[in-house]
Amino acid sequence: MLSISLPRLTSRINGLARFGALAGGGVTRPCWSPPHEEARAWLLGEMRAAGLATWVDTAGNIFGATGIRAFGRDTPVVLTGSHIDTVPEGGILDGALGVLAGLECLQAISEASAPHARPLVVAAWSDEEGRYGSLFGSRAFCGLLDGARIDEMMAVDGVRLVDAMARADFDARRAPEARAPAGTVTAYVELHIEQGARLEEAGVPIGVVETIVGVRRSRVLFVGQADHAGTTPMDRRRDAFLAAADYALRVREHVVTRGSGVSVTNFGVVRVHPGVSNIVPGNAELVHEMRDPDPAVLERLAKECAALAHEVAGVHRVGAEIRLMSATTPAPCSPRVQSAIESVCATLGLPCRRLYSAAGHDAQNLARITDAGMIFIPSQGGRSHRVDEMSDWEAIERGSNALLHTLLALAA
Ligand code: HGY
Ligand code: MN
Ligand code: MN
Repeated sequence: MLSISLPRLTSRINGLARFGALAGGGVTRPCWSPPHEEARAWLLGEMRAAGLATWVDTAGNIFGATGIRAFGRDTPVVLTGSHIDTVPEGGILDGALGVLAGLECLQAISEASAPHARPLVVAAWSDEEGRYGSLFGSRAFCGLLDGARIDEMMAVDGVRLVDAMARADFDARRAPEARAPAGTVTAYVELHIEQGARLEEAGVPIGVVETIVGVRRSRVLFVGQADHAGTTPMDRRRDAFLAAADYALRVREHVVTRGSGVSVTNFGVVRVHPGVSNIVPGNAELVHEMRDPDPAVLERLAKECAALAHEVAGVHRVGAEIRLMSATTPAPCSPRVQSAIESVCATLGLPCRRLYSAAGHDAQNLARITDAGMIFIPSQGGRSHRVDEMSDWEAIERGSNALLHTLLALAA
């Protein structure tokens, strides 16, 4: 039974982890940053050394392929991949596992001359974490990127996408040219850590993803009045931060009690202006994120939270402005790909279970143009988006071998 080389995969995972490595462990490797671009060059070198043809598209997506040198409608491919960009102070497996396990699978298949009728390609999608715009690279590849919005796309710290890409020698305005010709991909399967605790707590080694949540991000701005923090009587203040704090607490309660039961919400970005201790906050800005596997639930919650924002603003005598930043579509995974993964697990003697993904992934864009699915492996303690994110090496090996045989089954 053909299998991957764990030592070679381990060495590549540790190799990639060097780019953006943090002293206490973990990595910070945002897309288009110098460590990310150094990692890009390193990955292209590893792909070539593994005997793959490589190319990079106008959205910065990296490809390594067996059997072809470019996409074309007359040679539909089986595609795998993930991302090499990370969140700030993230772990070494989120994204990296899917890219490097995909590379390992293609190399093992090539070395063994294992038969497959369709070309196999591994991708590293740009800016999956959405520092400048969520799932950017796979959106461009799937023809879902709105070119008219590229000029306004920016990170929360104000860095514009156009400038970040220019520093990495890319022209952001050409990103929509990365759109793949229709029929380019016959199937997509991505290996990823679960980033949650369900598989580990159930003692199940493989997750077969059924559906991937939609992620909705809005900028909520409360506008009050800057005032002297000492001389302004408490009952005369129009404190924008207190309105924001009140909104955050009420929204959490609302999403937990009125959502679907698996709805989640988060306020990971909070900014107060002018932002010094002796001025009553005039402005307070939140990035409000909500997730659910059901688009209708997300729509309903968004409307209810907007009403809540205005109600809270009234109570605190401030103004409220809400602007949608991004909203990804929840995606059902392909039954054909799910069955292929399950039959491979049966052959390999690996117990598996179906589950929904509470994290967003590039696969939800690929699901719009082809049969797409995902394989999950357990995360230690469910930890992810933190420097101590990790999975057992045996789990990594099991997941990679499941990916290898799923690719062969889909490419038969
Ligand atoms: O945020 C997410 O769900 C993913 O890790 N980008
Ligand atoms: Mn992530
Ligand atoms: Mn990821």
